[in-house]
Parts: sequence; structure tokens; C-alpha cells
Amino acid sequence: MAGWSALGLSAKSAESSQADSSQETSQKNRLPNRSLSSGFPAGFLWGTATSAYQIEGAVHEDGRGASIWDRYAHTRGKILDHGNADVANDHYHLYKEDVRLMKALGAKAYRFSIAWPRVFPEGAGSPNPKGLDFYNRLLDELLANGIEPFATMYHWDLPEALQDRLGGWVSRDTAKAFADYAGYVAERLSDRVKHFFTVNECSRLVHLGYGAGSDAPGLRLPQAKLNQVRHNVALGHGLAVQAVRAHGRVGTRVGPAENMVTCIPAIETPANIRAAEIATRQLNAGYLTVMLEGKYTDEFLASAGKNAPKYTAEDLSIISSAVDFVGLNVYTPNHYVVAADNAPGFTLAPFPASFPHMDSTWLKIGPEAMYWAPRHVAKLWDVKSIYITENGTSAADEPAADGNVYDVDRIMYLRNYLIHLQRATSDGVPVLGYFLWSLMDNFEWSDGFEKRYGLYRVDFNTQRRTPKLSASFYREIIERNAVV
Ligand code: GBH
Repeated sequence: MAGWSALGLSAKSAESSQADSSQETSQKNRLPNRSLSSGFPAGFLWGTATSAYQIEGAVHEDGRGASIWDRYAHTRGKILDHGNADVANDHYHLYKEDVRLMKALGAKAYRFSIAWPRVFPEGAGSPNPKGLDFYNRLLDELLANGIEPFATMYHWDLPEALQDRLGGWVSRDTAKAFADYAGYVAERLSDRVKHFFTVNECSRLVHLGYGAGSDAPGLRLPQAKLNQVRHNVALGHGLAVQAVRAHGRVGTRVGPAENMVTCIPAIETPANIRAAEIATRQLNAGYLTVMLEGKYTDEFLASAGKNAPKYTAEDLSIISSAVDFVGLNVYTPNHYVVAADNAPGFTLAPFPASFPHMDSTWLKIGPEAMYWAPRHVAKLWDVKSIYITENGTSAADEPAADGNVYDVDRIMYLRNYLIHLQRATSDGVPVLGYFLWSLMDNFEWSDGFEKRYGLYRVDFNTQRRTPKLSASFYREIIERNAVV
């Protein structure tokens, strides 16, 4: 790939749109990159994603310890439909069928998460070999079907014992326990897993888990403590990167899976693009910025003031341990940015009440987020390998009279985001693969089973899985390696 600085995106798109309007049909080969018929790079990896607590069930089986989500889901009033994931998709028993669902899509990769409390029921101390065995079975099944496993180490199911004993991520000892667990897993699974993600979405577990209290463990900590939690989670990420390097086989790759704050130039002028980059760096200060730069920005420390986290220089070098790739969960635009003559150099445009959203109100429809998120990461931090680790939407799926789910709203959403992903790869943004959230409907955290994200519909009474129309749509995309 040519160096990023050689891309000259704005000049190039100006040229293509000129060609587009004046010479239309005669010069097909000069159509702009965003042409619907354009494909993705050869070898682009297509997959689906899930997480352990959301699908596995079997919470008391084979020595699994309790997680903070077991307790939270069983606390009255926390889950919208009063559901819990004790059974969920019963994937612990039905994993072979679920691998067949992936295969039917033609997907070549699968992102799943490992339940820490299965492997270390108490969070630390003695491992539970039966817990790890489940993942051995799953990996063997995936590989036998030609599907490459990508494993997330932590998708929010902290062992309850660590919450009780240490206060969870309030303590840096949790970060150390996480690294021990990550090293243990890397040592035993890296013969088959070549890509590990450390923490899924640091910001959600920090803000919703310890700030707003709307995710497990349901705490509302004051700002100073919350900043310390954020620091400890970032530290856990860095320590886990080091543990994978120390214990994984040579060539094992590791990186985060972040839901970065995605800042979009409201109008794609060079000044607004620059302003969106500045905003991206600042608004991700406690996460990607510190992970990839090894320091907290001046603005971050100034605005935290006396509530800033306590840390050492060594912490910062651990947090910024070199990663092999960056994973990005991209659902929605966080901000539209306009360049401004003020101190930060940007204005965040307020969202008009009429801004469209999908089934969930937080899920605003801004397909260009799929272009700008990876592009900012590549440009700001010179990241050479990016995976889209999640993208998808809930929808008010209802079977039609003929029994099919015609989820054309999900297809509309996916198509438009994928057009922007294709625009990114055409522009040389190094995105290597895409994991659609989700393979199948599952336990959607505090929304319970009310919100459905799957390509396959799940009847939670019978555990029957049925493909929605979007499953056919995704299969076409995978087969053609192009947006259809
Ligand atoms: C992902 O988070 C998760 O990784 C995945 O487990 C989940 O199933 C999937 O998305 C679908 O939600 O407090 O109501 O304003 C997505 C990013 C960021 C979405 C926080 C919800 C807050 C909603 N999330 N956001 S609200």
C-alpha cells in the first residue's frame, strides 16, 4: 500500500466527481471509487461476531464461576424484559449448529469471546480445565469448517469474585489478574487462534458499568474514581498485550476492539477534515489516544484537573505496548464536526431532533462513520492493520405471513455502511476484515431479548435459528467480495 500521506484524498475525490459528471458512460474505468459495483481487496476477511455471555448460556456448567453480569441480570429491574442469559442461545451445547450457520453464509472468520469465569472461576488462582475445553471444542469445529477464529479476551463478563474482593476495575490488581488470565489463554489457544482482542469497548464498560450504572456492575462512581477505573482498564489492555507476547506462539497477533468516538466532518472540506481529526484525538484521549501515543493529552489532564487518574510513567508505556492491529466497533456517528476559530479548533454540531435512527434511539444512521472511523485511526496514528470488529443494527423483526423475516431496514443500514467501508478500502485505508454483529439474535445486555441484532432469528423458546433476508444479503456480499 502506498504511504498514507501519498493518498491525497480530497484532491482525488474532486477529480473523480468531475470525471463523473462530465464524461459519464464513456469512461467506466474512471468511475469514482464509491461505485456500487466496486469490490473489496482480494483476501478481505468476512465474518460475524458474538460474545460469550450474550450467547453461551450454561452458566452453572462445568465449573464456570459467576460473573458480574449474572448478578446484575438477576437483580430486579435491571433488565428491560426481566430476562437473563442463564440459557440465552444455549450456544454452549449448540455450537456445532452455530458453526454451520456461519458456514452457510460463506463467512471465513468468526469473532467470539472467551468467558473469563469459565477459565478462572474465581478470577485468579486455579484454572478450570473444563472451562477451557469448551473453547478447544469450538476452535476445532471452526477450523474443521474453514473458519478462522478471532478471540476476544474480555467482553464484560468479569468474574464476580474479583468484583467482591477488589471492587473490579477500581483496583489495578484486576488489571494484573486480567493479564494472568490472558497469558494463560494465549499459551493454550494460540496454536489455533492467531488473533486476540484484549478488551471489548473500554469506554462502555467504564461509563455504563461504573459511571451511569446501566451495565454491570451497576456503579455510579464519582469522577476521580471513574478516571481511575478508565486508567486501570487501559492498563489491563496493555498488560494483556504483553502477556500475549510473552505466552503466545511466535506470530500471535493482538490488539484492542474499541468503540471509538467517531467524529465526522460535517462537510468534507480540508478544514473540517482536519477539525474532525483533532476532535477524534481529543475525544478518545482515555482510550485509543493513550494506547497509541503513550500519553494523556494536555486537554484531557486539564479538564480532569484534580480528578485526573494517578499513574506512573511506566503505566503509560505498558498501556501503549505495540499492538498488531486496531479493532473498531462502528455503529453510529458520534459527532459531526465543523472547523472553528476557537481554542480546540472545532465545533461539535448538535444533533437535530429529526436526525434518523434505527430501532434503538442511540443508533443514529450515519453510514459515513464507517469511512471516517478507520481513516482517522490510520491517519492519526499510522495504524497499518484495522479490523471492523462489529457493525450491525437491531430491527423490529417480525416474521411475515410466509414465515420469512424481510428485514429490509437492516439490509438498508448494512448496505450503506458497507458502501462507505468499500470507499475506505479503495482509498487505501488498511481495513483487512469486517465482523457483522451479530451472527444471531442474542441477549442484548440491559435490553434483554427485546433488541434483535442477528442475521439469524432465534426463537428463544425452541432455540430454533432461521435466516432472515439479511443473511442472504450478507452471503451475496461475501461471495462477490463487493457491495450488492
Ligand atoms: C456493542 O456495543 C457491544 O459490543 C455488543 O456486545 C452489543 O451487543 C452491540 O454493541 C449492540 O448494542 O446508554 O442507551 O445511550 C455497541 C456500542 C455504546 C451501544 C454505548 C450502546 C449506549 C446506549 N454501545 N451505547 S445508551
